[in-house]
Amino acid sequence: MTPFIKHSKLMLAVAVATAAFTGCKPKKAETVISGDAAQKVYVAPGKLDEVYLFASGGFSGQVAAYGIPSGRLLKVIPVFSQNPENGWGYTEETKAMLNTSHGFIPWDDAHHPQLSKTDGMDDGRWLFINGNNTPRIARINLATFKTEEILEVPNSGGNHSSPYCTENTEYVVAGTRFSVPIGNNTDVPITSYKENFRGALSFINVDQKEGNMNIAFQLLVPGVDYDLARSGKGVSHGWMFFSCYNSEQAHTLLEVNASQRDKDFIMAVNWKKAEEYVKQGKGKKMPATYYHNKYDEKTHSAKSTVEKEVLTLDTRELKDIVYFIPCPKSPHGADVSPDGENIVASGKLAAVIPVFSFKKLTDAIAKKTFDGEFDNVSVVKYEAALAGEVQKPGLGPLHTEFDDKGYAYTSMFVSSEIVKWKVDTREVVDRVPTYYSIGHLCVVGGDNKKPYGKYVIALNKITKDRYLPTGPELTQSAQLFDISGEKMNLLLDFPTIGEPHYAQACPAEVIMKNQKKIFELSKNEHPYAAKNEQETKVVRNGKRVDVWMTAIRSHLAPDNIEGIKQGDEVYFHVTNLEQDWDVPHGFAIKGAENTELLIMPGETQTIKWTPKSTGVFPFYCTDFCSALHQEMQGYARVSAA
Ligand code: CUK
Ligand code: CUA
Repeated sequence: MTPFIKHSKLMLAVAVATAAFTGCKPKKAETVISGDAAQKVYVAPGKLDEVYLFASGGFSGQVAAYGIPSGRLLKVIPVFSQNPENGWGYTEETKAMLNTSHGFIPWDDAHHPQLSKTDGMDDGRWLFINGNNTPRIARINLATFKTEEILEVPNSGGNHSSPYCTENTEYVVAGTRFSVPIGNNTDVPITSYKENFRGALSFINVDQKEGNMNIAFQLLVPGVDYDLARSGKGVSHGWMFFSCYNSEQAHTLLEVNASQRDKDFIMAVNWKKAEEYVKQGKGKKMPATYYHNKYDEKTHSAKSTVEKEVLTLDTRELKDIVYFIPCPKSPHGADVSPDGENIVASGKLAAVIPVFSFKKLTDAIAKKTFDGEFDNVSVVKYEAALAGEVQKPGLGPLHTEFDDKGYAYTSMFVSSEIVKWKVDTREVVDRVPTYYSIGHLCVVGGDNKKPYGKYVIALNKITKDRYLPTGPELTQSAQLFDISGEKMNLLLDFPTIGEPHYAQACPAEVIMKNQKKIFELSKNEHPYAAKNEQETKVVRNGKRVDVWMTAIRSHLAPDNIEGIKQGDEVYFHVTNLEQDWDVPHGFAIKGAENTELLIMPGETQTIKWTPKSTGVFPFYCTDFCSALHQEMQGYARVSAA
């Protein structure tokens, strides 16, 4: 969220919202729950939820998977932050995932999960998510719920309008929030913003078989701030729509200086056109250093590659790729209706929600119904592209998603509610309070060509009095509403991991059909895999000691290790020999600097240990795996060098 202070009539509303932040007691929540709410969220023991919800963990840097309607937390998928629970980012196999051109960065701020699409529908293959702070895009394989790839994004700062999938996952698109000087380590005065700072939209090509990402090209766009985006679909296939703020091009005190103009912009990007230019060789290679980290399922380990250049197209030279549409008051969300015709632009401080028509937009472009230019980009006349405005929607519209019956749902940050309106008439039909200060919302399949509907989930910024207090740091939370009827009904509040900026949800079977249940030991190509106990060994090479170890219910082999010297670097490579797909083993040793291991069946994981003193050090399995789990243990002896 961007802070919200403006010199407008909305000051009062802002004051109300600020009150919620500064501790004035909010009106006691009168929660209206329909009588059968409990039944609607009750998933009986042994039964499965209907929907998966993938929510960003915000400043936890991770993704959390929940079951809906129960709200049960199923898994935290480590992405940008180290996770000692399973050694992510600590083990020799996973450390490389967190390499960047700034070094090893074991944290980020994750905002927007995006499910991969086929023909505009969630296909359950991958989930993409952005790292905001040190610009990165991660790809999680939904067959394994593992982060398989992290790609750094050059020429970017605050990787916020990101990531968005095109209709067939042709591209994952990452837009920068901050405009920055282009190039590696470019040192210019901040006051030269207007001349030297540009925005960059990265079009990341996704290999349809393996999912591997590569930056196909970057589009250099005017130096303003970019907020959020959506891919076109159906009639608007081949286009993307971004919200932009700070068209004042301020570089200081944005809360005042970036709110001078009455209108900022929605930027329409014709990426098919950009693709053509790339094919015609109009792109320019520019130096750009960025890391590309991949986890290989075969070796169960990650490698980093350093990329050195990026292909760029510049909108200052190629004038028919992007167009601006004026949009009132710091637009935040830009969302596209299921048929691709309506582009909903929510301005945080606007009193209406403008809905643009893709048809009118392209007609206006064809007829050049422009209102001048902004940094060489044609500005389409507001009225020429406008389908109409949602009147009196509420205060602080942010984000919109769609259901299967022709309705849109917009989150209202300031008035803390969800507003339901009819897409074709733009008439408000229902509103329901959220507790409190909703940011994004998520309808099941809400950005698909054919949304699934049924539930909307509110992702709230403040929980206040909704949960037992836990010191000043209260839990973050989400709320589940039934939208199957005319009226929205609150069913459930549930706490979340970190700030749940955004979430995407899809029917469980879409994910379950792709789940991979067998990790074959025979296919394990890890260089230190011991595939049976005969292959276990301890090998010294100078000061380095490698232990080829196996784990199976209920022993570790070898379990007595002697001959380690003080000052050695010991690597325990533990292979899990289990045949059952869901029996992990753990491994920890007394005094281990970093973490433990959690090894899935068929997999090898490595922990590095540098004993600081002589002695005998117990090690054991950390994951209760059988009645004899407590017997799964051993000793390592360290002698004087
Ligand atoms: S942002 Cu937080 S409410 Cu990062 Cu998607 Cu809109
Ligand atoms: Cu293996 Cu506990």
